[in-house]
Amino acid sequence: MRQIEVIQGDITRMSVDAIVNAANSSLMGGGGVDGAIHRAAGPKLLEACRQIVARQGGCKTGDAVITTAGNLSCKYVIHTVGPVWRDGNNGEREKLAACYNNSLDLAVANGIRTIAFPNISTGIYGFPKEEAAMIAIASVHSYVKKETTIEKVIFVCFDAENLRLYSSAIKG
Ligand code: AR6
Repeated sequence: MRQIEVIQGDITRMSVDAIVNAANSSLMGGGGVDGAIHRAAGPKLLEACRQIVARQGGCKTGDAVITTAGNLSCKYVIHTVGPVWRDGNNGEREKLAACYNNSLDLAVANGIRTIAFPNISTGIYGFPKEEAAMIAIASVHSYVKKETTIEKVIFVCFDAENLRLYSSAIKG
């Protein structure tokens, strides 16, 4: 039985196989959860990101890349780039769903069993929180129905509003 959980907390403290970072296309760190992950992981994470940039030149919106995790207690960090919310007419919803799907594809390709997601795009990138919650839960829900390595997906909400929205989205 594959589980989906919603909790409130700090994703940098999660002991799972992989945590997902809400990064930007440069993969060179930033504010929000990206800044917190790079601070907690230390310089090895930035170095791993630099190697990806040297190889493929960053990461497009909706795509994901995987690195080692420096000083974090997980094994991997999956960096995905959420869409900046403009007016909803620029493919923002599809790109947000792609972040979850592409992150999970990378997780499966690396034999990952447990994975924690932040609430991608709901901070600096301004995606309306309720809709982001519905898209996140729907994407992950249909993904875990497939026969894959994934055993558990945890949504780690930082703020109480997202905790409420993701918890109610999970109940349908
Ligand atoms: N653990 C879990 N969630 C967190 C943490 C944490 N330690 N810190 C913040 N959040 P944001 P975005 C929540 O802004 O909207 C960066 O500069 C936060 O409350 O981190 O995808 C990147 O480099 C919010 O609910 O990411 C990009 O430039 C959620 O994480 C840009 O921000 C996402 O907020 C990406 O913007």
